Amino acid sequence: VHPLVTLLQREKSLILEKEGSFLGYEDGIRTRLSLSDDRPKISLWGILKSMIGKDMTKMTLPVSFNECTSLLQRVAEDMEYVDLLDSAATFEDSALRLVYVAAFAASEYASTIDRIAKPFNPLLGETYEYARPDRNYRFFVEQVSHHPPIGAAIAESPKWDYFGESAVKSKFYGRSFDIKPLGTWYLNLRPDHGIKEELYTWKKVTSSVVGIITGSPTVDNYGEMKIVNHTTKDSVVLNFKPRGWRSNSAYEVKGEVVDGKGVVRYTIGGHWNSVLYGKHAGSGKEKFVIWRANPRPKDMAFNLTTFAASLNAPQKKLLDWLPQTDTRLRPDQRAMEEGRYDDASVEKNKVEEKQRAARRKREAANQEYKPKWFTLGTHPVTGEQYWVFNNKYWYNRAHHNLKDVPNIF
Ligand code: CLR
Repeated sequence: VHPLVTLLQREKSLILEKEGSFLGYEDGIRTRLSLSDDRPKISLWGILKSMIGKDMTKMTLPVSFNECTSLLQRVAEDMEYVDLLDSAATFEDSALRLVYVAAFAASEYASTIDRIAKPFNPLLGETYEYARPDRNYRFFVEQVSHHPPIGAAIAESPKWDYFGESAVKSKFYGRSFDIKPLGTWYLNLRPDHGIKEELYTWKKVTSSVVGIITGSPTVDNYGEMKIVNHTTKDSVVLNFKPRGWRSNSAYEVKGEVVDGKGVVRYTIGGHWNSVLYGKHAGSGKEKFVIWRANPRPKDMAFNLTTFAASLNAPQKKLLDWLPQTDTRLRPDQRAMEEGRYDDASVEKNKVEEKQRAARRKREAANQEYKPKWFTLGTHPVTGEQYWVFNNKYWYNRAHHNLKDVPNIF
């Protein structure tokens, strides 16, 4: 963990501590599932071919197509390489900070490889928290809308806050299954040099399952990702190349970091599944490694990464602190993780029916649904609508004051 140097950093550090963010996380992290993966091997095309033109929310698939994570936890997977943000904050040169912020934005795609499975669709009001005392950050996400499905998330650490909306538009085209993220992601960075907090924004690229018809499905991520430092006007467009039909450009990503005066300062290149390099523009300098993907464990159930395996762990001490809306307490997902697939299917129907009943009740009473931990606001810099954290979750949690959340499972 990088040492704190500025007032802003120490202020945030104090908040994390004062609000007891790490209470319950004393048991350490789980790095494996006990399960060995014995899901039935079914042809994806066999079941999907009747669903061309549909989006993911309209597909009813057997639970064996699921993995034992939820979409809320998939957002939390963005946290695997947050050390890049801590590093970004240490550089005096804003262009170099952007190199590391860009690498962070690209790093989340490494975990998508070999994960051809549907994460559980979060229930309305479902929440998920994940804090790491060893890395000094906390993460929180709430499902704020069901139709369309939207998750609002915020991660906080002394040197940065990362927040945004997880919402996707998906469509099955036959050849490919495309998932297009819609929301903007925000990063407030508190650099070691200078007192100003900087704002960065970007949008995620399209994820796509290709090779469905040929029987060798794989996840590709492609498109342009423009990352802007609104404070200094530095920017970079990362170009994620589509795999191509001979896979010759698989995983390739590259971009140029341009400063506020329009001068190219660094180039970034490499592969989003393995390693990214940076190079100082113009000079004969050597390229340097910005980021390397963590090794993928062999024979992990659902092909989860080591990081992903930690997400749904029902750590004993933690259970005392969680609200009843936390994903870790969701019975269908728990069954899935323990390899009880039939139970998972039964429990999934139950919680979904409960969700429908709650909606009917709201409709009958003419009540509008209001998320508990986020409200919609207008961002002062981008002018876009975004989800503002009401800052009450961790404080209430520390005071064991999370009893009045709905019973959704
Ligand atoms: C990609 C990174 C984004 C968040 C995000 C949202 C939706 C995820 C996607 C990521 C990865 C691919 C994904 C998708 C939902 C469904 C899709 C998991 C994590 C899978 C591969 C589709 C499986 C198809 C079934 C028919 C089996 O920040």
